[in-house]
Amino acid sequence: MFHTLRFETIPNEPRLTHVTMEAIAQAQPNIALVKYWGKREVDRNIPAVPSLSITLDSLWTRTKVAFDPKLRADDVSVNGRRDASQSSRVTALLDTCRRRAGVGLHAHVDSKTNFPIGAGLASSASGFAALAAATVGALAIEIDAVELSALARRASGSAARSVFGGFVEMPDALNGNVTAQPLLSATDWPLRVIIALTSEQPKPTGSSDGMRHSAETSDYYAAWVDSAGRDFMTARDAIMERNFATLAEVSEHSCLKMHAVMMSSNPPLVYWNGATIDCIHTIRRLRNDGIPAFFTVDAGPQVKAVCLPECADMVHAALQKVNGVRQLYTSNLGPGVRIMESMQ
Ligand code: 2P0
Repeated sequence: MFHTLRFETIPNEPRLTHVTMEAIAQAQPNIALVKYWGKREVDRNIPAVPSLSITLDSLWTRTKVAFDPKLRADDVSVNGRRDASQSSRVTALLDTCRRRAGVGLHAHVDSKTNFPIGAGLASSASGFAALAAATVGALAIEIDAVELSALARRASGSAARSVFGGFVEMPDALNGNVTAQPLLSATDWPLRVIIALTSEQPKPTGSSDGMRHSAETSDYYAAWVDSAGRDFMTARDAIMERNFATLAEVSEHSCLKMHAVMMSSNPPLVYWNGATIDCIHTIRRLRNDGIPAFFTVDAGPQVKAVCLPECADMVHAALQKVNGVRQLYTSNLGPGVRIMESMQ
């Protein structure tokens, strides 16, 4: 949980030039087993469907937010490069926090990742969760984890889930608000995730644009939204019962239904390449042979295999043989967002 982020006083503005208003936070990407694709409300970024995810531990984003009276605009860099692509979302999140803290300063936002960004590896989930935590830390805003999750969600729906570790659920809108919450800890069911990187290219269509396009043009969109609640409950029960076979079935089904919606959009959104489909078949073959492993694929060509830890070496070896797999990452399930002492 996020209880460590409590501060005694909020400095008042005249003193701000004399205090250090900066904080560093780390968050990990999460992989949805029941997918989020589509928005009920675009303005407040309310998802149209409930989702359920696992938070990773070996991939991370670290973000430093430092408010600076000398700045005339927010200054955002990602992996050492100035980045304007996400600046409106970053500034919107900073504005929400500035209003709450009564602060008018701009900030340096310096973010780094240990994995490729914008390629379907959930970098916006870890990125906006880390940004939200570092911003409230820098401004000494008192906030609990659920509120932090709602703040992150406004910037990026999947970021709400990276606030928490282990198995995380984001149920349907309750009183018009949506936040994620922890379902089961990482140690309560220690699954392993092996990620097959099949391309390092940024995805051609970002998730928000893709979701809008699917809602407007896919004949399957309404059916997708209708069936999501059932998949969510099935996956939730399977996790609580540690029922791997049921979790495997419902997760693959949710993934393929989401891609069916993407592919039935007009013009179609096809995020896969040849290696993506070869990895999917490889993992399906393993499961047919009795190996507890299943696949999931997000808005990109990378394939994530989820398995029991004792099978991880076998799954890794099988994916390594697939033509077009450029790199494999292995991860346990990990913790939620946290404040760090340094970027190192
Ligand atoms: C998910 N994705 O559940 C699904 C699967 C992509 C495919 O959540 O528009 O980048 O910023 O709220 O956070 C992508 O979500 O979308 C996503 P926005 P975001 O993980």
